[in-house]
Amino acid sequence: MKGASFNWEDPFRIDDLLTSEEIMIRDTARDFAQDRLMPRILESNRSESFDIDLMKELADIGFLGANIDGFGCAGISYVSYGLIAREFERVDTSFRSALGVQSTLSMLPIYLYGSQEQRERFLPPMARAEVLGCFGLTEPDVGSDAASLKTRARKVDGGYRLSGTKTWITHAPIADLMIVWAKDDEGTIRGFILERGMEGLATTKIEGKFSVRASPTGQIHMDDVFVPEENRLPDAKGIGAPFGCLNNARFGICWGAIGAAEFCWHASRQYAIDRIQFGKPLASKQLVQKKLADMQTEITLALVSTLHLSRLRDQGQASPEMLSLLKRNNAGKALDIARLARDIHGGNGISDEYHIIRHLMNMETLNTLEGTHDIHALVLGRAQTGISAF
Ligand code: TGC
Ligand code: FAD
Repeated sequence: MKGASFNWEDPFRIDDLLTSEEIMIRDTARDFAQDRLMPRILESNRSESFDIDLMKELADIGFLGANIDGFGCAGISYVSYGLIAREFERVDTSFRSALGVQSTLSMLPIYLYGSQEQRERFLPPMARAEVLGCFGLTEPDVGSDAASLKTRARKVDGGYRLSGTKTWITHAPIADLMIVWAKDDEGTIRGFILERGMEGLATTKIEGKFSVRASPTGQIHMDDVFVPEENRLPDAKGIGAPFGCLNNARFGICWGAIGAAEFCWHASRQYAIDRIQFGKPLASKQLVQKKLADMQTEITLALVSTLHLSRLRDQGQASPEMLSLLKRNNAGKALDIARLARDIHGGNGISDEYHIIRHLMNMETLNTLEGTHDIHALVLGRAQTGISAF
């Protein structure tokens, strides 16, 4: 043990486990996030607005669809993608969402289940942010029980007619293209590419969110929308198809949650050092040190296990249950950490200028979307008992 150093920010020396390429991508993402995203977030969050030009900037640094090989995409590893998600969510969940929805929920379904023609037609302009996408699975009456979705795709000459409503859809108000999941005449779930301008298709924005306010969320309304056969994803069949994409989105959340938690931890440590009460820094108090130690411990454990999961994913060895375990853990722990951070910041903890309350509100969403905290517990419960408790 003698001579072994301890870096409070990186107790288990995670940096030593990253390749030089991964560090380069991480640093590029960190610089971009701090230089381009951080200056925007206060105003965007206050005014509940999203700067659409941001998508072009993400395209210019090659981050859109970055996991995809070919079609104008970078083909980076899962570890590298996770490191980008961590840096984006260190600033705000809305930005990790923007990256994830375009990359893993809009481009990936086309890559995984689309025809070669669909890939060539849609993926390059999506990688350039000329076409923005969204992913419509959730409906007003169907959330966690996604397989019970009600949107119908009626077979007609030359294609399908889609009717139904999707809700809580990230980027629906700004999307040019919508990946919509619907049941065909046999009751089988199929994936469709809807394009803005199709007759009977409309989107509306959900106003008044107190979480992920810089991310446009909305509804997709389909009133007998004709979707040509060429816009059906030929290889998407059954509920496993949307979940195949969600696995990647959940992976992004595993890393993003760590970024948000790290921001809260680092800000709390500095605040506790600087803030004097009863003649001494808050950091000199045992109660405060315990909170900082708890934050450090949970973040370190999450980092070690998430990096391990990512290496498994790069080797094709990560199962959906592994993702459930860490999506649930990391989002849940990040919420706990944001609450501790808010407490350490006292009154300033509720001022958006300190950014803590914003992360705290965002972590509420992180524990709901892409499978709630409890739904992932039930996934794990089923996996170890063989009994479904849904
Ligand atoms: P179940 O019986 O478990 O499975 C049915 C079929 O689906 C397959 N499957 C999966 N395949 C790949 N990956 C996964 N993660 C999978 N989970 C299930 C399964 O193998 C089976 O296939 P097969 O061939 O044997 O039929 O299905 P279930 O109906 O009992 O559902 C289980 C449950 C509750 C876990 C599932 O419905 C679920 O995960 N619900 C949560 C819903 C959810 O995550 N919605 C997300 C909406 S999108 C979103 O939130 C985007 S946010 C974007 C942003 O970041 O802003
Ligand atoms: P419900 O399923 O109604 O759950 C409500 C509560 O009941 C939860 O606590 C849940 O854990 C619990 N519960 C449900 N079933 C059980 C059970 N069997 N046993 C015990 N407890 C249970 N969806 C998309 O398709 N695309 C998107 O882009 C998208 N973006 C989103 C963005 C935001 C900001 C938000 C908030 C949501 C988004 N969603 C999106 C929807 C999200 O995936 C759903 O909100 C989530 O899956 C939960 O569904 P629900 O809200 O209908 O809650």
